[in-house]
Amino acid sequence: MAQNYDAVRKDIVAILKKPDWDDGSLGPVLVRLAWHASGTYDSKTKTGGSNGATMRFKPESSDGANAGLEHARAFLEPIKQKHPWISYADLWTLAGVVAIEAMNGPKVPWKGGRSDVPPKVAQAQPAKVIPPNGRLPDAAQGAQHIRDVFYRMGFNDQDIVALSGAHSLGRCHTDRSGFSGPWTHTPDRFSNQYYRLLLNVDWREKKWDGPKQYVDPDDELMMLPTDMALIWDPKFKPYVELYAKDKEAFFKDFAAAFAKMLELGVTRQKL
Ligand code: ZEM
Repeated sequence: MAQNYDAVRKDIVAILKKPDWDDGSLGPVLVRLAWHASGTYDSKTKTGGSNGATMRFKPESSDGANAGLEHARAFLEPIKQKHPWISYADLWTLAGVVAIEAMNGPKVPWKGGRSDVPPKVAQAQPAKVIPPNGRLPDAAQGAQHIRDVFYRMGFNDQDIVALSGAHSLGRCHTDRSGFSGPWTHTPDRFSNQYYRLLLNVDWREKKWDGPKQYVDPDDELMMLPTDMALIWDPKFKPYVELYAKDKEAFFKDFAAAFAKMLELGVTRQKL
């Protein structure tokens, strides 16, 4: 069948609006799926990354970091059924790109051609084809940890700050990560609000029994410890200041870094 990615894009746009889901859009959780599918990449061993769509299999599917993404995958399943020629790896990454654009974000360059690890191969050689748990960042940690994780993928400090701007979208869920609340006032819109809030709000530790997180004085918005690290670290902070005042620079740098992330480890031969 002809590989009509535009038809798939249209079908993704059509499912985004969902009044009974979080803030009314599936966009944020689809962006998180694209990022977690890709963010397992290790440039030294050239393992992990979006190719293969290995999050269908254990142990990746049950990595605590991926809690909640079973919903994102399930929302895309009817689109996979309708367009069986597309790989899950392409569908998950394309959904992130389409969602960002539909939520007023930049156009992120995207190219198809990823293939899926066949279930039989995943079953026979899980350790060889499925990345181990623990490669995605832990929100409870600080600047050193974020650098370890993103440098492993091949990103630098500026990329880290640009990519983190995706937290203009969506929210934390106590039943997934344990954290709670949205980062911005408009969690269904891609914007540079995250950086402006980071710099301008009087963030304080939330008083609760949950994991350490930061909230504004009204306890409506939140920041993770890893988000705060971006203003506490003297090398990250200038980029937060840049993106807070220059939305165009943020959109351009985010699009380039996110496109690069979706390509990590992608070879265009059948797996
Ligand atoms: Zn996130 N992220 N992330 N992130 N993320 C969450 C939600 C979302 C970190 C993290 O621990 C968390 C990037 C980087 C980092 C999105 C996109 C991107 C949540 C809340 C946590 C805890 C999960 C929940 O409870 O549902 C850490 C530590 C990061 C790096 C230091 C990058 C890079 C992203 C994309 C480019 C998005 C869109 C969400 C919102 C998901 C939703 O369901 O609303």
